Amino acid sequence: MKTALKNAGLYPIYEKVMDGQRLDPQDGIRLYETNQIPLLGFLADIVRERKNGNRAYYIYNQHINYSNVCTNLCKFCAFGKEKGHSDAYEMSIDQVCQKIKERLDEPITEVHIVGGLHPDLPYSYYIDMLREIKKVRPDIHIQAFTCVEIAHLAKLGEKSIEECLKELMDAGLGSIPGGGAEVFSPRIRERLCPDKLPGRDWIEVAKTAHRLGLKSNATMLYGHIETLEERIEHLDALRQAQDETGGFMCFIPLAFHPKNTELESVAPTGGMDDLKNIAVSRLMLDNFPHIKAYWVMLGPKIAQIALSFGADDLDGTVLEEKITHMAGGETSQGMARSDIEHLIRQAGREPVERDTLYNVISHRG
Ligand code: V47
Repeated sequence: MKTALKNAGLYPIYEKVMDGQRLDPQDGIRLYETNQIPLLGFLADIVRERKNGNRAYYIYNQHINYSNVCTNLCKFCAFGKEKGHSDAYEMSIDQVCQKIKERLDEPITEVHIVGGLHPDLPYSYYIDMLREIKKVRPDIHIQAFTCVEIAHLAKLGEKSIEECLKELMDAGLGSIPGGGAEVFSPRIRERLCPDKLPGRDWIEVAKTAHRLGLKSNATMLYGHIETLEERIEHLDALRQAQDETGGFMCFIPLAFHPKNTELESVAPTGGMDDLKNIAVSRLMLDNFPHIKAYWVMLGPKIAQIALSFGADDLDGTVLEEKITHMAGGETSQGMARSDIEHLIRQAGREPVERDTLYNVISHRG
């Protein structure tokens, strides 16, 4: 292995990994540039093992997308629709609660709620939604509203980010999902989502949440027009923010799905790039406890292999996913617990059911 690492020019990175030293941006580029994928897996697996042993996590969760009406209309998104579009929808709070009531007999521990930036749902809609969900299922952890939505809600309610977050927490918000980060590079945002919250503001919302005691996740949407340098800058910005607050739980590289988007001419990501993003993020984000291989976007087979490339989490049952499926995703809408556990066991790991905050619910080794 050492000879192979030397031949691939990765030996200095191996030495840093073994010493627990931080990799620098040039190391990150070098890792992305190599096509010696088994070596990348070998390196990332050292860090995964050190941090998470033989455990691979999943959660029994339910996704609800309350509305796809969105004023941002990002070029990479097939989910968001202009108000009045024939495919636009919005759910009443009763309808959101109905989705939860329908599954009260299942051992769901988390509801994951995101939507578009709706131009005229009032601030009270979001607060009341959280309150009503808690009435229906008091024990459920609500992971809701990306940093982009939170900035939108704060504006709607004419509040500071901090005030808005405090009110959401008071109403039942448990943590914040990692969406809306895309790629922080102003060049990318200018080209693909000029109306979206700038990257530095996304980070500020996350850091404010962390200071209030809310944990959150982070994502990166890869496989469109971003350069390797822009990917590494994105990871570096997250790593710096995590050094300051320690509030991120996991990082999720999101594989771009081009169908039905304005970037339809871009080829879908390949398995090589999918695994590289898992491995490079595991190696660069040395202060993130977890790396998630989101099976909905990667497909179960690549997600399973990702467990040997730095990932220690497969997300969960999901039950009903819209964002990827509207962009041509071909995976199923949800996955049974037994199937997730089978994927994990076949990968030689011990399935661990976790709650949102990575407390162990059951170790099913
Ligand atoms: O922010 C939009 C991305 C995100 C496409 O926090 C697309 O645990 C691929 O963030 N192809 C929402 N991706 C999903 C998300 C997420 C999912 C699962 C778990 C967690 C977590 C977070 O989906 C958006 C955007 O970056 N997205 N369009 C597309 N065509």
